Amino acid sequence: MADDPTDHGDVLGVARRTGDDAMPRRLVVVSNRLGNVRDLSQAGGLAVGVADALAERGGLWLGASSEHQDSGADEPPLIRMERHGRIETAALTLPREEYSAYYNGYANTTLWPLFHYRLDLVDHRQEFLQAYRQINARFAQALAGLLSGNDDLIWVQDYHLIPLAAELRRLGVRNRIGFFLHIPFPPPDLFVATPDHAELIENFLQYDVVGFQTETDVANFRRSVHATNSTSFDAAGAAEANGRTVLTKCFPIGIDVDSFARMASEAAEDVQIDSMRRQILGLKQIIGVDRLDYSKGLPGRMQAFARLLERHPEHERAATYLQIASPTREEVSAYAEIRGQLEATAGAVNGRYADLAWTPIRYIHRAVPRSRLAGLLRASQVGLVTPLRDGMNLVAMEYIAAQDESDPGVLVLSRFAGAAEQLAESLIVNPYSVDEVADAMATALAMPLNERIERHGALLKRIKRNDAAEWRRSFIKALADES
Ligand code: GDG
Repeated sequence: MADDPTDHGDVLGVARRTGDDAMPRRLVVVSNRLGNVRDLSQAGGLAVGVADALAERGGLWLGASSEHQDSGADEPPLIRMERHGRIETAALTLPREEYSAYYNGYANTTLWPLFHYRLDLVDHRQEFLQAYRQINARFAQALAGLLSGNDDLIWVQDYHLIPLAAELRRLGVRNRIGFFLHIPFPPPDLFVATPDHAELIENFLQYDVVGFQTETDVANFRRSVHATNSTSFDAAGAAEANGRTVLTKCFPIGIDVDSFARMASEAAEDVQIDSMRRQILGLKQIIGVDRLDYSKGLPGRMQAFARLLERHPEHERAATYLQIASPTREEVSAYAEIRGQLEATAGAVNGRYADLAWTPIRYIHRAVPRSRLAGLLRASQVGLVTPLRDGMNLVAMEYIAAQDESDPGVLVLSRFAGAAEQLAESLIVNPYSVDEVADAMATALAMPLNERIERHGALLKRIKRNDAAEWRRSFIKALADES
C-alpha cells in the first residue's frame, strides 16, 4: 500500500479543485458497524473494500459502537475516536432499545425481507420506523460535527442508513454524499407495498450518487422512483430532484482476488490432510458458506443434495456436503425459524443416508476463521451458492479465487444472486428447482478437467477485472465528479 497520499489522486481524478491540487479530498465512510481495522485478515468484503479505500487516501470511518447506552435516550451519543495509521474511526454509543428497534426491527424485519422480495416476512411497526429515523438523525448529528468542511466526500453504506443524507441536508450539510446499496432493490410492485415507500424514495433522492450491485437493481429502483413520484431518469441514469442531480448507477462489488488466493493456498495443515485423505479415498466435497439467513436458500440446498443421492446413486459414499452457516441476527424470529428448519433437514438427510464410514452432510453452525475458510473452499470440488435472492454474493467469488488453477472446482450458482450477472461460466441454476440444483451438482462432480480449467479461467479473469479496488475507485470517481 502506498504511503504517499497523492498517489491515487490522479487515478481517481478527485484532487481538490482549489487550494493544494495534490491533496485528495478526504473520504468519510459511514456504515452501521465499523469493521475491525486492527485485524482485516478476519474481515469479509465490505470491511476490506472500505478499509482499503480509507487507507489509500486517508479518511474517517463512522459506525455504531458494539457498546450501548442503557438509559437516557435523550443524551447525545458518545463518540469514541481512534486512529489506525491513516484511518480514523469514530464509534457511536447509541441507546440500547432504540438501536435494537432500528437494527433488529426496521433494518432487518422490515427492509431486509422487503428488499429480498419476501413480503410474507415483512413486519411493519411504527416504533421500528420511529427508531430508524431517530438513529439516522443521531448518526447525522455526530457526523456533522466531525466533517472538516464542504470538501469531504461522504460515502454511506447500505440499507441501515437510507435517511442519512436527508438528515445531513436538514443540518445544512452541502457535501457530496453517495449511497451504496449492498442488497437487491425489489421491483416496484413489491416496493410500493411498503407504506413507507414514498418516504424512502424521498430519502434516496437526497444523495448525489446512488449505487447498486446489478443492472436489475438499478432498473427496479428507477421504476420505483417513477411509480412513486413520476421522476424520470435520463439516458445516463441521472434525475433532477430537490435542486440537485442524482446519479443512479451499477457498481458491482468484488473481492481482493490475490490476497484471498494466497490465503487459500497457505491453508492450515489439518485442512490439507483432510483434503489428501479424501483424494486417496476418491471422495469429493461440495461446500456451502453462508450467514444463516433465509435469503441464502439453505434448506432447499440440503434437499437438493438429498435429491442428488436419489437420482445419482453413484455419489452415495463418494460425495459429502459441508455447510458452514455462521450465526447472524439471532434476535430476529425469522432467523431462529430458519435455523430449526435447517437442523431438521440436515438430521433427516443424514438419518436416511449416513453409515458408519460416511456422513453425507456436515453442518457447522459457527463462524470459521477466514484463512481456514479459504483453505476449505480450495479443498472442495464443488462450490454451492444457491441464494433465493442476493445482492451480489462474495462467497461465489471467493470460491473461484481459492481454486488451484491447474485442477479447479466447479461453481454452481443461483440465477438470483447478483453475481450471476457476471459469472456466466458457472453452472447457473434456479434454486427453487430441487431437481435442477441436484442435476447441476452431478454435472459439476463429473466435469472433465479441460472444461473445468476453461470455465474457471474465464471466471477468474472476470473477478480480477471487477475486483474490490475497481468497485471503490469507480464509486469514488462518480462521487467526486461535480460536473
Ligand atoms: C451483503 C449482501 C453482498 C461467511 N461465513 C463466514 C465468513 N463469511 C464471509 C464470507 C463473505 C462474507 O462473509 C459474506 O458475504 P456475502 O456477499 O456472501 O453475503 P452477505 O453477508 O449477505 O453480504 C451480499 C455483500 O453484502 C457485499 O456487498 O455481496 O449480497 O447480502 O466474505 O466469506 N467469514 C468468516 N467466517 C465465517 O464463518 N471468517
